[in-house]
Amino acid sequence: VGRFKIIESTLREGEQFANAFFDIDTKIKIAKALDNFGVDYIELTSPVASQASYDDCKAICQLGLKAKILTHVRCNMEDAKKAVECGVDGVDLVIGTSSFLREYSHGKSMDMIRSIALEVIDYVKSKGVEVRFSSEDSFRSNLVDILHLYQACDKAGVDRVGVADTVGGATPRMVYDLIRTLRGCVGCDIETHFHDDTGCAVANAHSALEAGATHVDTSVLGIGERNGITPLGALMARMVVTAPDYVKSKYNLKALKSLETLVADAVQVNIPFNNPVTGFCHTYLVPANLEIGIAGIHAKAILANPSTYEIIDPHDFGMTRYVSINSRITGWNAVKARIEQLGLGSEFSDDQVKEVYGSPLFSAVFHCTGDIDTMRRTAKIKQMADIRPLAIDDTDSIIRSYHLDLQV
Ligand code: HCA
Ligand code: CU
Repeated sequence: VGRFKIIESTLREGEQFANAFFDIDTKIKIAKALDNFGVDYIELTSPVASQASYDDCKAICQLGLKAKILTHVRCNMEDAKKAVECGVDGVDLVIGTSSFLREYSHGKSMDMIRSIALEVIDYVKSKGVEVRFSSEDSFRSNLVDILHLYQACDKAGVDRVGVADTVGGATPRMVYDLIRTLRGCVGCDIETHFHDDTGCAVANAHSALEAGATHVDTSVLGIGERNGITPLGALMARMVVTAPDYVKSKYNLKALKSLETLVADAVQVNIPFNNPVTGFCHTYLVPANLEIGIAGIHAKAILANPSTYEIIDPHDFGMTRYVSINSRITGWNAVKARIEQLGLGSEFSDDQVKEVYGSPLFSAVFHCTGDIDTMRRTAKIKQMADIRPLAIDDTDSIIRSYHLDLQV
C-alpha cells in the first residue's frame, strides 16, 4: 500500500467532464501545477481526438516537466502511431472487454482483441516508449478472459496492465478480489481507474493498493465523465493517513488547495463544501489562512490536543486550524482561543472571557432590537448565537467592543 504512483488524468478523463474545455494556456498551467504537486504521470487526451489535442500533446511533451507524459488512445495501430509521434513518454492503450462493449461498441471477439493488443504493444515498445494495456469495463468482463489477456500482454513485455471500473459499480471487496487474483497472474505493474457513480472511488483505490496494485488514476476534484473518478485530494487525504511518511515526502501537499482552485476555476465549479481537507466546512469562517472548522462542543479537546478529533493535521496541507466559535454550542475555551488569535489574550482574565462569551442563563432576558449595532454592543456571543447564525466578524466585533469597554 505504501508505495504507489499517481497517474493524473485531469487533462484526459477530466476533459470528458461536462464543463471542461481547456485551451492550450489552461492545459499548460494545469500540467505545471500537477508537476509541482509531484504527480508521477500526467495523462493527456488522445492526439487523434482533434488537431488541437494533437498540437497540445506535443507542446506539453516539450515543457520538460519532471512528470512523465502519457497519452490515452484506443488500442489500434493508427492511434498508437500518432501517440508515439507526439513524443510522449508512455502510451495508455484501452479497449473494451465487457460483453456490453464487445456487442454494442467495437464488435471484436476476445481473440481479435488479444492479437491487436499484442501487435500494438510490440510496436510501442519497439519505439522505446512505455506502454500500458487496459480493459475498459473490467468488472463486467469475463474474469478468465481478461486474466488470459493480461497474461499475454505481460509476456509481451507490457509495462502495466490497467483495470477500469468504467461504470462505477464495483465495491472495495470486488476490487480487492480482482486485483489480488491478477497480482498472482502477472509480474508487471497494475494500474487502476475508478469511477465514482456509487461513491466508492476512493475506497476502491485504497482496496486496490492493499491488494497489490501499483498505480492509481486520479483527477483534480475527481472531474471526469458523469460524476468522475477518484479525486486527487481525497486520495491524498486517505493515503496521508495510511502511508504518512511516503505521502508527505513525495507529494507537495501544500500545493493542493491552489491546484484545486485552478481546476475549479477552469471548469467553473466550486470546490465541494464537504471536500476532504479543503472544503467549505473547513474554510467558510476563514480569514486569510485559518482553516478547518470544528463545532463548539469539541473545541476544548481540540485546543488541548488536536488529534482528539482530527485524523489529518491541516498543517501538512499548508493550512492552519480554525476552531469555530460562532455557534450556540461553542464552549468558552474556544472563545478564549479566538481572543488569543486576535492578539488580545493578555488583556482578558478568564472571568472576562466567560463574560463576553455570555452565560446561557441570560439568554432569556436578551432582547433582539433588530439593530445590528446595538446587538453587537450589547450581545454576548451565546445569546446572539441563539438568535441567528453568527459570522466570524460578528463574534470578533463582540470581542472587540467588549475589549473597548474594558478600557474606558
Ligand atoms: C474512456 C474510458 C475509461 C478508460 C480507463 C482506462 C474508463 O474514457 O476511454 O484507460 O483505464 O473509465 O473505462 O476512462
Ligand atoms: Cu474513465
